[in-house]
Amino acid sequence: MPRAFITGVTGQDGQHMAEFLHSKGYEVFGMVKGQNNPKEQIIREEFPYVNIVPGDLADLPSLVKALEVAQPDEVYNLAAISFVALSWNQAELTANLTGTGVLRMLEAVRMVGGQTDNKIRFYQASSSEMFGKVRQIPQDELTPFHPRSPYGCAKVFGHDITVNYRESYGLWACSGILFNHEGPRRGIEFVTRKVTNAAARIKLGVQDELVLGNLDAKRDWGYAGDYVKAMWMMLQQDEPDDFVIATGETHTIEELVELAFDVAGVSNWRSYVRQDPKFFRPAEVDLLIGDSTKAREKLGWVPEVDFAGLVRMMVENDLRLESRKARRDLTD
Ligand code: F7E
Repeated sequence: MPRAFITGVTGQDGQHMAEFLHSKGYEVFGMVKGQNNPKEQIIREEFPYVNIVPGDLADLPSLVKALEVAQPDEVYNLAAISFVALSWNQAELTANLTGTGVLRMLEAVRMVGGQTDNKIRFYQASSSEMFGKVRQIPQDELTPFHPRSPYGCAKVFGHDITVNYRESYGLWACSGILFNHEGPRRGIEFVTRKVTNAAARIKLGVQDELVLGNLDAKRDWGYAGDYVKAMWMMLQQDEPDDFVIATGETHTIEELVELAFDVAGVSNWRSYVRQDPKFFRPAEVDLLIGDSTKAREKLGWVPEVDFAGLVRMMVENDLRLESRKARRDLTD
């Protein structure tokens, strides 16, 4: 039975990854940080096959201990401060976890078995935020980086140090440059879920306004379930390499809102939306659109859910959750 170790198992991608690897017959280990972490309960209840291991990306000895317990064949480093907007408020923490945390993880992999004959395979979650003020359209593996946020800067370090450890120590390390990937498990702070949840709540009459920032930014949005499969495919290659994972389609936030309200059955979306400067970012990433030709050709990866399918999936999920909540409130 192959063994996999996931950091960030409590997040959207971690949950999808745990589910996917379990379905492939892996013994799954998930790192959970902190004392009394409320998200640990979700993992225990919904993913009972995950072996929970304590550890924190800020603490190298804890990472070494966690890997000694898990003895993994594959490590997926998905943990990070992942909310770009927060990274301006907590820039140092973001650098420490999203950036230097990768270095600690690589050191732990090196110490526990990355250089033995039976090499640990390592996946780093790199991000399209590294392209920032884009130098090329669409963006591929050779597009230069120009990050626009402390988060993007930290991800560039994480990416570069992964490549450097592969080149310096022969570590079996891959980096996946993933464009935005969403789904029903997405946190409410991210724009897709904020919009689909609001569309559902407005439809049900429990919310009357949606307050957003920049409606003109363009993103290449895919489905998280498709993207974790790409991560796994990268680690099944003969040689480690880096890949862009994207749909190749881009849409504005405005198009997202329009479609989500349409799926929810709410007409005249403009009358519900207000813009507030507090949701604008000090420096914006205006346009992301990825070219994943390399992944399609070398890995045979193709996204199965398109933008319209993704928005529908998320709105329908939110309609279900919110109507269940509304019914519960009525009976309380
Ligand atoms: O923002 C605009 C905002 O927070 C998308 C993370 O997974 O993907 C994600 O980063 C866009 C931005 O995601 C609101 O200004 C407008 O242009 O959903 P987001 P993100 O920043 O693109 C990358 C690939 C990652 O690696 C990250 O970890 O939407 N926007 N109004 C808004 N965004 C938010 N959150 N809230 C608004 O009210």
